[in-house]
This record gives sequence, structure tokens and C-alpha cells, in this order.
Amino acid sequence: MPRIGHATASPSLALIKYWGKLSAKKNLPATSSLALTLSGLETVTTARFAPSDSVTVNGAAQDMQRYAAFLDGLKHELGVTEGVAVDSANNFPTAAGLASSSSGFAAFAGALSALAGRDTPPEELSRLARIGSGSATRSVYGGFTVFEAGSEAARPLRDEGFWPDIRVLLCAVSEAKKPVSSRVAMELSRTTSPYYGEWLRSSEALYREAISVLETRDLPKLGPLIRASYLRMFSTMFTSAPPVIYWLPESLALVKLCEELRTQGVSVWETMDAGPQVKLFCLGRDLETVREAVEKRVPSCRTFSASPGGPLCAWATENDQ
Ligand code: 2P0
Repeated sequence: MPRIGHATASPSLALIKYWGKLSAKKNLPATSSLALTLSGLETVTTARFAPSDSVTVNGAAQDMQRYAAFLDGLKHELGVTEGVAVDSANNFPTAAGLASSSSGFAAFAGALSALAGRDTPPEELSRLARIGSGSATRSVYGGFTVFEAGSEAARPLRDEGFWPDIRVLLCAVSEAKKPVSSRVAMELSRTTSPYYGEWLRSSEALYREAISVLETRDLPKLGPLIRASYLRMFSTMFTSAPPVIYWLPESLALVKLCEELRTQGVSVWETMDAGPQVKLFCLGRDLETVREAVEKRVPSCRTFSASPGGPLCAWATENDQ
């Protein structure tokens, strides 16, 4: 059996959001999401056999409670009976709302599969990654992906070559770890927000329309759907008890900046996830204009640009290569 399993995966940024679960135990999504896998941001993971199970992220030992159900299920499916040491590193801020759990759990599943000497098909890796994190199902694939309500795995929709000119500018306004995990926040939305039912209903309509508009690669048409999805998702957080407010003043400053840029003819459309960071969709020709405007408006903000990224990659070696 090979000694080291390796995997790399990139984060999955949702245009149309997954927010809420049909089953917490099976981690099945209550809404259908449409997402883009991002190049340039990457999780690199290695897995080795060890006397007992351990996980590190960027060198820091993790609380095994968060990983126990995922790791036990994964080992069972892959036929691994030994302990495993899994070490993961991100080249971007972790647990701050830049979707590190999507690439992290996808790469985790890939590295363990490689360690077990398995050539697990992507649809199976996507299903296995789901128990770690819903969005990780999508990070198994490159380009545009979908993860439909009630399904056990994501599927690829269009590969990374489909819309080469689309860009994402990730604007990290704070690198602090988020105060409430997305798992806890989405459960609060489900159980306490009076708007949750309407979110589910209207999200499905947005998803269908976005899938159809994506085919045109027309950003001014897709942008309003991207915006509606994140704002409706946040409406359920703002109206839960207690309310979950991830936004910072700098987040709102960037939302307003996008409004201004659009009035000046720049097609830039923001989205946000479970954190204060703002992610901007634009075309390659507008990227530097948008970046300059962001850095001028919020000088403390760190920006990262991304294009459509490729799928998870997993392999095994006999030693550290
Ligand atoms: C998404 N997010 O579609 C949505 C939008 C954040 C906001 O999926 O509970 O780590 O582990 O399945 O996937 C982030 O939550 O949640 C997420 P779990 P996950 O990208």
C-alpha cells in the first residue's frame, strides 16, 4: 500500500447559494447551488498511516470532534482500519469565509482515497466529501458545478474552459476566524427565521434561471441573480434568533462600491458567504479597474484574483514528493 496520499483542491464559490439542510445527519442540502471552482487558491493535503488519527490545518492541530463523523465514514468506505495523520495547508486565509472548508474537505477525501490505494471516481469522492462539508462536494470538480437540493453529490455543469474571461476578485476585509460557523448559522436560519420557507421556495426559481442564463455567458444578466441569491440568504440570517450578522462596515462599503461602479458602466456583481468577505464577479478587462477601486475605498482590504479553476487532483507516493 502506498505510504503517502496527496491531494490538491480549490475552493468553490457559490453564485446561487446552498443555505439550509434537509437532513443534518446526512448533510443533505435544502437548496440547489450553482458554483465556480476558483483557480489560484488551493488546499494541499497529505495523508499518512499513523498510530492514531490526527488532523492539522496550516500546522495547527484540529479538534477531532469536527472531523470524527467524517473521518470514520471515510475510513469505513475506503476500507482503512489504521490511524491516519492528515495535514492540510491553504495558500489563503482559513475559516474566514473564503470557502476553505470546501477545498479542505474535498482534498481530505482525495488524499485519504489515494493513501488507501483507491482510484475513487469523482462522483464517489463528491459524495464522501459531503459529510465533511456540503460545499466540498462541488470542489471535487472544476469550472461551474451544481449541487442540487436533496442530492448526495455535486455534478459538473461546465468545465473551466467554458467562460475563460470570467474573474473573481476576493476581497478579504478581515482575516479573523468567523464567530459563528456556517453549519450553526444555517441551522439557526432553518429553525428560527420566519423567512426561511420563502428562501427555499424562491431560491429554487433563482437556481433554474441562473442555470439557463449561464449558457449565454452574459454577466449583466447573470449578475442580478447572483446578487439576489446572497441577499436573500442573508435575509434569513438577519431575521434568525439570535440574528447572525457576519457583515462588517467594510463589507457594506464594498457592496455600495459595486453599485457605484455599475452606474459607471462596469459590470461587477458582489456576493458574500458565511463571513465578512466580499467576492466580486467581473470580466477580465475590468479586473484592474475594480481592484484599484476596492483598494482605494477600503485600503486595509487584501485582494486575491481568481479565474475558473480545475478539478481536485489526487495521487500517491512512496515518500514525501
Ligand atoms: C455555499 N456556504 O453555497 C454556501 C453559501 C456558505 C454560504 O456552503 O454545514 O461549510 O459543512 O455543509 O458547506 C458553507 O457551508 O457547510 C457554504 P456544511 P459548508 O457555498
